[in-house]
Amino acid sequence: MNTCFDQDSRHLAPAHQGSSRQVSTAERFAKVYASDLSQDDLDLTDLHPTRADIARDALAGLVHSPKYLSSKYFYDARGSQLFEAITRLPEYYPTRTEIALMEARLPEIAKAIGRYAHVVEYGSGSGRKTRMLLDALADPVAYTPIEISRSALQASVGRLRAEFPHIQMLPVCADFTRSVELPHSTRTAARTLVYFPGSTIGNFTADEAVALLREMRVTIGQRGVALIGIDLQKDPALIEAAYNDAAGVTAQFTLNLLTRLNREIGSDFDLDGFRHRARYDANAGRIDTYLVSQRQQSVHVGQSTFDFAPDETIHVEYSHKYTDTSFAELAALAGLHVIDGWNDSRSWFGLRLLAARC
Ligand code: AVI
Repeated sequence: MNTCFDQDSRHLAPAHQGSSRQVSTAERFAKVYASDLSQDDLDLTDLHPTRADIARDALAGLVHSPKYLSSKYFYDARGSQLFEAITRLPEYYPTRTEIALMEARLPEIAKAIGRYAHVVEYGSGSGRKTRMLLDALADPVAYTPIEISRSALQASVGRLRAEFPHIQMLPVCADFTRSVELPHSTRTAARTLVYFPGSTIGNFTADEAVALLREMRVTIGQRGVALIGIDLQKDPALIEAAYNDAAGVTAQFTLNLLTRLNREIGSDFDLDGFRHRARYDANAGRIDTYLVSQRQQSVHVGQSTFDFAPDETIHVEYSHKYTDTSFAELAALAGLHVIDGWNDSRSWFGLRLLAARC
């Protein structure tokens, strides 16, 4: 494996899709470990965005031309439930394809990763893919999910701890796009494995994705690797169907963003005044999702009023689809190279193993 000198695992990372859509200057913030979730008095801070954060981001997006809102605000309790429902829809192929790929290739993937890994997952995961990976790896020493929601972290680690008593659980409650100091495992790890499944990387802008990959590079250091799930380019009709399901669950998921804003920052979006629209841009290799105004209308957020023309859009999500080349180029910009890769039998979804370039 072509690797570089090992580095400190402390790292800085950008804020995800901030108000200016630029990668912001990295900032240090408090480390929050949840290394023993059985204690009542956890030394842990819940970093759910505050109302002020949400209001600031929403206002910045709505004054922008064209208007946008950040997809990171999709995932309140209802949004997370709706996303789970999306993963079971007949049209939404990514989740079941990634799971089938893992079922078929995990022994090879585990061999490429090697024994005694400290597994660091970005997000707490729904559990299924995490379980499959931890089961397949040879004697992993520790598992560190990095998750902003304390309740999601507690639920996932509570379950995993019972199933994998031999793996040290070292959860960290934090935003993985920002600076996180990783806890040390009691047993010495042979390498750090960053696990980032689900093609969540596709929801970041290219600049943000590169910044996130750069932070991953620091986290994995000289001997480590990152295993990343990527949705691959394919027949545009299949991709568009996955984001425009017949049952309308994705539309509910998108519109829930407005429900959340109304509840949390007191805006007055009329839910009947906007429709979900998702279009595949084959040149850019991505789905762009919008909320589209159905008429001339005004929306109030605090003291501010935002006017919408009929058919005016709010951009709410990117979902990038990759080729081998486009993903390798993105990784290279972050100083990483693809050392191994696996696709499902139709090459709809891929897993890529990355290591630092020298
Ligand atoms: C979480 N993420 C990878 C999903 C995706 O496919 O981009 C979110 C999603 N949005 C609409 N459907 C699913």
